[in-house]
Parts: sequence; structure tokens; C-alpha cells
Amino acid sequence: MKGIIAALLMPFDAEGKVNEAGLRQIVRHDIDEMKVDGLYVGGSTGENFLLEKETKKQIFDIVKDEAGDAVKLIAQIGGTNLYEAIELGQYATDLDYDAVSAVTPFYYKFSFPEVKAYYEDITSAVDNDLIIYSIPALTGIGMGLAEFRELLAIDNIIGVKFTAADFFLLERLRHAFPDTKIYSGFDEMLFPAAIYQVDGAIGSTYNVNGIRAKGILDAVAENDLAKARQLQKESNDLIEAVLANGLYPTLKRLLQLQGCDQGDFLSRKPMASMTEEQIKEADRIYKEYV
Ligand code: MN9
Repeated sequence: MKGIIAALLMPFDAEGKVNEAGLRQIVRHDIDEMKVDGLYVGGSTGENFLLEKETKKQIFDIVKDEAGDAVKLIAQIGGTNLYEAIELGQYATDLDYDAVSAVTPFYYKFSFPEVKAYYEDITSAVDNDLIIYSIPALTGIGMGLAEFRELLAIDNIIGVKFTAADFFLLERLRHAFPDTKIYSGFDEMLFPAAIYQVDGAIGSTYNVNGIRAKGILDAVAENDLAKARQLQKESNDLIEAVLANGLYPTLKRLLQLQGCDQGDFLSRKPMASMTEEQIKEADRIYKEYV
């Protein structure tokens, strides 16, 4: 699994239910217009940690049904409930997802042996490849080379979604584990990550900015660093404005402006949906930077 993988955005209606028609449209848009190589389903971007288990399964169903085998599908199953993670992992595997991914457990400050046991328990119960989802800024779980070495030795763990600005660690990981799949997790840092030869990138903004992102990977592969830097600059003008206006709601508004127009694209409470002013700013961002 290589290339640009969109962390799928999730449209909700006013009752907090998944807007199925809208979700199908986003899947199609990502595949047909953004030309992504894969979809990461149930990540932070999908507001996944606000959802109940049955809704997560419903989303895995809809996405597989719409995408079929057109692109690689990765199901994010992790969280604070190990038994749910295992059940979701088995569910997504039965649906033929290409891999599962599990965030490090969060909220309680789990020790590394606890984190390691969590991955051992998931991988021994779920018959699929697993990608570690490491995002220390949100989980509070930071790991160094020694910890990654232990996790990557576990059977079925094939890679890591590396969402951190630690390029020293990224380089050490790349060097130490040439066969491990490493995915860059911060879209605003794709260019330097590509220079360190990540296998791909998983991120929220690829739902609306997938073409430029692919251009960055291609330009680095062709050693055209000036072009890659320019594309990252254009991407970061967009990402900076999106972050300032509210990340996921703004991205969902941009999707609507790109033609995904089926029903509500609201947030899942307690995440707020946009005010009129934020909508206006999103429209300006679209005109200026998309
Ligand atoms: O999955 C995403 N992380 C979060 C990765 O949303 C927490 C990124 O794609 C960021 O949204 C993006 C903007 O900071 O890089």
C-alpha cells in the first residue's frame, strides 16, 4: 500500500446519524476526482472517537460497498476499548479490508508494556495486517525507536502512520526498518517526509487536495525538489487557512464546494458545526486556495 491515502471525512445529519448518501459521494469523489490510492476509514478525521460501535460498523459497510476494490481500504479500529477493537478488526477483515490500523490507546496514561500488550491482543485475534497509528499530540503516548522496534517485531504489524513532527525519529525509523510501511501523518509536512522516503501519506486534507499531494510525491520521486516545494507551499497556504477556520468542518464545506452536495455535512456533537461566518471564510478559502 503506497501513495496518497485520504483519511475519510464523515458527514453527519442534525441527529448525529451518518449521512449515507453524502458518505458515498465523498468516497466516489476521493477515488474519481482526487485519484487517491486508498482510504483510511475511522480515523481522527472521521470523528471516529465520538461514535458507537454499531455506527463504526455501518461506516465500514458503506465504504466497502461504495469503493469495492477500486482502492486500498484501511479500517481504523483502535481506541480505549480493546474488545471493541478486536470485534471491529474481525468485522472489517470479514469485509475484505486490506489492512486494519489501531491508534495507541489513550486517555489513561498507559505504560509501554500496556500498549504493547494491546497490539499483541489485537494482532493475535484479528487475521489481517495492522498499521500502528501513532499521534502523540492527541493520545499523550510518545514512543521512541526502541519502543517501535518492539512493536514492529509483532507478527502482522506491517507499518506505522507517523503523525508527529519528529523528523529525527522518522529518519531513524526509515533507516532501521526499510521494509516497514511508514505513512506520513501531517499533510503540512509531506514534502520533508517524502524526502525521507515514506511509503505514503494518510491525511485529512487529501479529500480536497489529493492531486497536489500526489504531485509532491511524484516530484520528489523524480528529484524535482523545486516543484515539490512549490506544491507544498500551495498546499500549506490552504492547510493554514483551513486549520485557522476549524479543520474538519471547513474540509467538509470544501468538499461540498467541490460538488459533494447530498444532504448535511455536519459535525458529530460535541464537535461544533460551522457558524455562518466560518462558512463564508470556507467559501473564500475555496476560491483562493483550492
Ligand atoms: O490523520 C490528520 N490528523 C488529524 C492525520 O486530523 C489529527 C492530518 O491529516 C491533519 O488533519 C492535517 C492537518 O493538520 O495534517
